[in-house]
Amino acid sequence: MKKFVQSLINGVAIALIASMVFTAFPATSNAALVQLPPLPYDYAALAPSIDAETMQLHHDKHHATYVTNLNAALEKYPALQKQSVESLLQNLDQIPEDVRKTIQNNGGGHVNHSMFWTIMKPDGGGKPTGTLATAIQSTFGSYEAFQEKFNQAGANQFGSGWVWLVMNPQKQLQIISTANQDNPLMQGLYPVMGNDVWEHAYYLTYRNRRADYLKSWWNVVNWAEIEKRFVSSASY
Ligand code: MN3
Repeated sequence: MKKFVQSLINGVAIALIASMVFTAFPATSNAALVQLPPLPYDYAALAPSIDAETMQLHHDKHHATYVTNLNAALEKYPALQKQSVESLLQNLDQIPEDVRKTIQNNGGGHVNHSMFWTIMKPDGGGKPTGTLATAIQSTFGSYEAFQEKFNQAGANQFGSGWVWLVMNPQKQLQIISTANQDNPLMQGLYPVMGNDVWEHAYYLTYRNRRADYLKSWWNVVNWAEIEKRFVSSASY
């Protein structure tokens, strides 16, 4: 028992040190195969904006599959495991050709969804505050204008993809959309926030009404987390 407690304490200590060393945002993995992060709330926590079954399938099946496929590619090239997945996405041209597309799609899928779960929360919504609020105001004119532009870009993304608020190298906020699981890091842009517009993200509740999903999604947005990402984007 004593031994068990000691190993538990050691485990916690290692986890603490690891989190201190590796909190360089937005890395979600380090020097190892990737793990599916647990959903930080219950499947039903985001209802009615996102129903429980969608959350369960989305996290436990879709995200899990990206992790499995990514790891299968990383297992072939242990050297790649020494980099964060984010850094792999930033340097896709340096990845061996036979696994490049797999890492682009599944590494992107992993990084995108790891962010997605954290930028939502039960009883979310409201408006951003602080420096993010100021930046949105000065870039888009108003919070409402920003929201409308974001929704529009999400609705106009043809087929599967994501809509993003990104920080560009000129340190300006920008709204973009990407196809498939492409992450803005692949274009040298920092993903401040993004919404998943794949049908798997909304179809059970909203069917073909993507615009309704995009509107309702703001009710579960976690602005505190997005503001953290915005602050990190300044030093990117
Ligand atoms: Mn998805």
